[in-house]
Amino acid sequence: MKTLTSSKDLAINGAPPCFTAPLHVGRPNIGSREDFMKLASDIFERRWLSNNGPLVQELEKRIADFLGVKHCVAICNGTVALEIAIRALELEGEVIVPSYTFIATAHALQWQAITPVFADIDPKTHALDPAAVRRMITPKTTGIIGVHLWGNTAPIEELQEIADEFRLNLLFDAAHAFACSHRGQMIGNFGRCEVFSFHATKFFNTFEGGAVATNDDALAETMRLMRNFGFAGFDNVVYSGTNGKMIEIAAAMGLVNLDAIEGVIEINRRNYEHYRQELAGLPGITLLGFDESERRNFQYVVIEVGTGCPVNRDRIIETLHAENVLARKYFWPGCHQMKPYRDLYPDAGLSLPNTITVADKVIVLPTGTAVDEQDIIAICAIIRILIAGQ
Ligand code: T4K
Repeated sequence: MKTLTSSKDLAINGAPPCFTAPLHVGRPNIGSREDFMKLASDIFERRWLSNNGPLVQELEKRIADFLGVKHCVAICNGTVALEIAIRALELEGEVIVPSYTFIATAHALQWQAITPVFADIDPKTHALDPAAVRRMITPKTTGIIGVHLWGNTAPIEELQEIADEFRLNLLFDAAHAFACSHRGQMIGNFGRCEVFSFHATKFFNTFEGGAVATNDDALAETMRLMRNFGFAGFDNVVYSGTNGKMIEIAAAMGLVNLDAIEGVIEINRRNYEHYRQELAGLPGITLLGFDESERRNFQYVVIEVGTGCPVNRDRIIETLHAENVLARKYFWPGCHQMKPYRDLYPDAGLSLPNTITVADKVIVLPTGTAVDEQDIIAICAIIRILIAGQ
């Protein structure tokens, strides 16, 4: 790693990159390889690879216990988990979602011919703004999907109040919020259900995977049937279901990663602290905060590049990429500006001023077990020297 003292040392000015290998956002955290290999060997011995195997059942039980929720339904990925939850709740017509989220939140609706109606966010928290949600309700609205972006929680009570008042289903895309809490209760317990992603890039992963958590017995049973084509017994199909099953090797990964989860959170928390120290005082740069009176997983380090910064967001990204720091512009430009939604709903942006402003200034920086303090010092030095411009 090179030492950066002035802008002459930046790769955009012809110097070699700071990192010889790319430093990614979303590098997987991996628990004990030895334990994983043992579980993998057991899978081969049993010759039971999929279809509600023993490791999937064990993982579901351990996650339900961890979250203090009645049911955890493991699914092959977070997107299919959202689709199954939406189908099991019989949503139709229009469903209100933020545009400032990963595209899968909107796709899970559109894929089922349900119109995602994009509501604006609170620019401070990046979560749905309840007042904006109210403005988007029509006679066709059947649900609201709140997103616990970055592991901070959506305004749960306010959204629940709206859902109750208009008799709407409220569910949460909790892809970022595994192991987080709200008012002391774990995420997984709110709304009709909450949907997690256990993708490789999430701080807790099952290679690919996801789950729906709910305290609703009937809903859990419906989702269990729907993830297995709707089969209720050998020759009896009761729903037009899908194949949403988690496989055994994914559950094995989940079990070993669950054992390691507190250590990973601690590393993420420490990384976040290092970023906080190193970025302090940089003009126009704001590090997104976490409510540290609650449980947080610190899996995303999010900065905003404001008007007080002498360099714009894209110039910072370009500079970091030249140094092999593959920071990301999540979730630019917002779902409503991605082609499928731009074509279908060309005027959606008119009611999304905060979404557009926030999407234009966010950068997500690398963290997780693959990143250490020295990496963070170097990443922040790149930003500092670029901004200082000397
Ligand atoms: N809702 C929300 C709010 C979500 O954020 C997501 C997923 C979902 C729903 C849907 O859940 P899943 O169906 O995915 O379970 C990545 C992830 O693929 C996606 O899961 C995640 N959100 C999203 C925020 O990030 P991309 O398009 O950025 O992926 P990609 O290929 O650019 O990889 C991201 C970074 O991770 C790269 O820098 C490389 C690194 N990486 C990736 C993988 C797969 C590794 O270092 N190792 C790996 O194995 O979407």
